[in-house]
Amino acid sequence: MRAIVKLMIPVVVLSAVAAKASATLIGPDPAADVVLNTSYLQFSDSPFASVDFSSGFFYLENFETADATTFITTPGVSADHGGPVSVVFGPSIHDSVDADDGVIDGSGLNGESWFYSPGSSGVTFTFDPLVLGALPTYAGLVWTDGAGTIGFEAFDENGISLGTLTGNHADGSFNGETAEDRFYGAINAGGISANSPVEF
Ligand SMILES: [Ca+2]
Ligand SMILES: [Ca+2]
Ligand SMILES: [Ca+2]
Ligand SMILES: [Ca+2]
Repeated sequence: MRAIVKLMIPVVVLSAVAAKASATLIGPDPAADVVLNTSYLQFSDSPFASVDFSSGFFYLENFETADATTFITTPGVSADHGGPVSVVFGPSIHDSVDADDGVIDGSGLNGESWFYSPGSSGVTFTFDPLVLGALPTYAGLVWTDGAGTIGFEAFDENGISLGTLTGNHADGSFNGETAEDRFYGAINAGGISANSPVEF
């Protein structure tokens, strides 16, 4: 029984530089190309933190400046469901990336995040190459709260799936805890048109 089914996504990273030829999926799933099953508490925990994006573009969307008129400040990104938690839900149960509220203290209650319920419907973030100049070749997000099995899927430049990852790291609590937070992402030389987290 799910007390609350929701999906919190406080960071979307997208960037474009030359990527290796075959697609790489990154996440807590043991079947991922790169298994990353540790808590994401700040950007330095990202597998993209050490990549040089200076020849392309790089955006880190943390939703902290989101408001009722500007849900996403990064250009060329749209979502089919949900919105900033303070706008579409209210002042309670925020669950941001830990560092977004200024202090790594095991809580994301004072940060902003993307919210959609029910998470079982998923949220798809789509990238517009005309606005960005190109599709991102690296794209990722951080799941911060919800329940049940978490799924992530990324799509190539033609909208063809690059694969699906799953995770089971929800802690069963909805009070901003951050140890459960995990990164999911994809790298694809031809570009990434969308990525999509969902709860099953
Ligand atoms: Ca945030
Ligand atoms: Ca914090
Ligand atoms: Ca959390
Ligand atoms: Ca939780």
